[in-house]
Amino acid sequence: MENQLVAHFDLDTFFVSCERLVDPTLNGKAVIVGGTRSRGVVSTCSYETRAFGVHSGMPMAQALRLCPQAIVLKGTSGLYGKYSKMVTDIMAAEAPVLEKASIDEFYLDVSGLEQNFGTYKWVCALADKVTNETGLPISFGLSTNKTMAKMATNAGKPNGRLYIPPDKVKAFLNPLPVSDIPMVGKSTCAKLNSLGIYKIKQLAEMSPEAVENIFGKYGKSLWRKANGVHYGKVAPYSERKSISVERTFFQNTYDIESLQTLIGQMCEKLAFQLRSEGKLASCVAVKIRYPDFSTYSQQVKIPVTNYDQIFAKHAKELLLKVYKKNEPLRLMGVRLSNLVKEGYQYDIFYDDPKLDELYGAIDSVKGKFGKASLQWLSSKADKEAVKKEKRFNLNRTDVNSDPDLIGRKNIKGKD
Ligand code: TTP
Ligand code: MG
Ligand code: MG
Repeated sequence: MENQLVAHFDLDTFFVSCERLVDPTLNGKAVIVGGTRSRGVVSTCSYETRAFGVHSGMPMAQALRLCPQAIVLKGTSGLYGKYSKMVTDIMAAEAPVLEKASIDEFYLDVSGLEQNFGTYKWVCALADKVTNETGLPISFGLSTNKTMAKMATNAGKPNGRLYIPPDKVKAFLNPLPVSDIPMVGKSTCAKLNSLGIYKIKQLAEMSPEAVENIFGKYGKSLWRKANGVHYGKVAPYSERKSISVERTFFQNTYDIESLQTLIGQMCEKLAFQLRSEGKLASCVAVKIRYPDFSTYSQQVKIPVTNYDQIFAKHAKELLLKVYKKNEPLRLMGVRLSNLVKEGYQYDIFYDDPKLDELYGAIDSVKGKFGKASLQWLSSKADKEAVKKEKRFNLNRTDVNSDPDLIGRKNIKGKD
């Protein structure tokens, strides 16, 4: 850890920059990407709009009061994922150790590069490559650990290229407000401010025990970060993350109604798992196996979501497409993949606060009373199908025994 050097990259106004590549007349203008319905929120906005105080997460109505001339775009499904992948591929081809932290954000462990190259130059060349090859503006921070590198990126945005060497860490941190520490949210900030602590210097000069007394376990790492210390490692990047579930039937079945109900329940289970991990998925796949072991699968790309019913709708459609033989099935499974962390894109494509509230309520009941406590029973047919499903005598396959299973692991697995 002693001589660790981490680079953090983050694309500037990512969704807006993608929209500007499609429509260059948006360049230089106040642009907002976000939900356009009455309770829509800003996903992101151009720096021309930020000058009026508009920011991500702000209600759209408020944003438009602050900047009425802004051009509002609903967002383009598929566009951001495509550019995110292009940038990821460029980074992955060059970087020694790469972590993709969100749709537009990357950490690179560049320790050791300095023996051979000027690391700063190397990181600049990588930023140039991203912009030259994709047209997207990007900022980076280079410093002693992940938190410091991210703070350097944030401080330099847009088009920032900030290197903070070990002997400049304190001087960089001290004058900044405590809210600039990435782990400090609204409530931590309010608590610190209520104690008269506004600047990072003040927090850094407290005793670690005092900070721990106020914030519990979290206090220790907060105090460390205020002092420029963070032990988090750059976790190697892996695109192929997925979660899946499947069943092998004791008694082969061809009752399509019951299969549809079951696949809906599988989606429910996976979506609950996704939400509890704070993730979203944008690919649904269904696999079936006939008694002769012939196996078929179909998948579809969808806008990112973690809503049961959307996965279920696509899974049911896929099942109808893939289930052709009119023969009983031996196995059926669903996989959700292309997982991303929550807080991205979500607002625009499924801009439905009522559904968010509904799923929040469902998850809190499931959390209290167990995952099986609530199930979607949308129709009489579904209810009856659930009853029938109980008679199936279903059994979960031992996933390790089957080399060609979707996802290869149950529920929590990562490919
Ligand atoms: P950010 O990197 O946080 O923001 P940004 O790239 O738009 O702007 P900058 O980095 O220059 O400050 O987020 C990346 C994308 O994620 C953003 O373009 C839109 C999306 N996003 C949301 O949909 N909702 C949110 O609340 C946030 C913060 C981002
Ligand atoms: Mg960004
Ligand atoms: Mg980002």
